[in-house]
Amino acid sequence: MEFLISLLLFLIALNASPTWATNVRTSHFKGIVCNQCQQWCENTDLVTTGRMRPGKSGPQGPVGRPGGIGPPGRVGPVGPAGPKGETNMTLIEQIIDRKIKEALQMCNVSSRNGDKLDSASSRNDSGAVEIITRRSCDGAKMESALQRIDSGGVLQLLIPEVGARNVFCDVTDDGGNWTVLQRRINGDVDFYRGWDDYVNGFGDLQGDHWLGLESMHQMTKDGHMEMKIKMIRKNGVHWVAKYSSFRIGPGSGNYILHVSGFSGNATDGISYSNNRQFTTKDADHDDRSIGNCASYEGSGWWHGNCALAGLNGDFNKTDREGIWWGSYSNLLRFTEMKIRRRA
Ligand SMILES: [Ca+2]
Repeated sequence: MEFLISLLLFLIALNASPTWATNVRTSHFKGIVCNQCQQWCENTDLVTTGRMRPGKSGPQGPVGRPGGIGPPGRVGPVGPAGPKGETNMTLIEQIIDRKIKEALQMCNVSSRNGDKLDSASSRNDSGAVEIITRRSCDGAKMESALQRIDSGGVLQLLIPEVGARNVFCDVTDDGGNWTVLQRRINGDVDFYRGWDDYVNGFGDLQGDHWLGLESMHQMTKDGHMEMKIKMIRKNGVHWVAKYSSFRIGPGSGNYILHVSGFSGNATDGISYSNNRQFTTKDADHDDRSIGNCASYEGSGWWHGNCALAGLNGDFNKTDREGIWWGSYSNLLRFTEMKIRRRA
């Protein structure tokens, strides 16, 4: 009994001293762990601090897959200049075409202001490209983009309301500057045609051709043109008929002829047609009540009750449907109508 009381008192004393009890539990816990795993115990501070020390590093893992492609680098420096190139004639022609179009736009603006703008493309001796503004062959003693015309030839004009247009320039006859409107020289071209052809023109500029009523109107509408007709009769006689004033009205009035101031060694075969509209086989604007004069005489012309000239007739016929001047009997084997600005 006395022993039990002493034991009871010992246990009460044990609970009343926390510091001592903690030391006992710690030592006890440390002893258990260390007994079960001596090696682990040496590398830990679990009992005294509550934290674990890091272990030794493991072996290195395998190499990962490569990443995606990065952004492009910066542009490098400019390289050295190349060698001097050769003249590109095709490019020059393209530039000419572009310049013509640009000039055409300028002409369209200027023409509304009444300017007499003419245009054509040309290339000078040094190879430089230049634009020559030109409405007719006046002053055409230059070389053109198409060919030299120092003895006459084809020149490309820029007629604002019509566009680029080839014409034949006569630069030798009577001081030159002539733009050819019509020529009959060998009969290679059929002249018995309809309205549209006579408006737009047809034939070979180097040979038989009709320049076209619209171009004639645009070239002459300012009223400062003279006109010359050269003719060679079938008997060999040369005739000239000149008119100091020659103008063609607009298409809205069917291209009325305005002509005056005759001179020359031929008869006046065209004044009868003054103030007449143009008539073709399919567009009757003449004064003949029965029938069409263009069909009757085989010649598109400024007909009234027909005409006193048949320059657009059939080259091979020898009657009213042939080529004649003044009367049907005056048959011709060559004709050329041309205009230039009055001096
Ligand atoms: Ca008629």
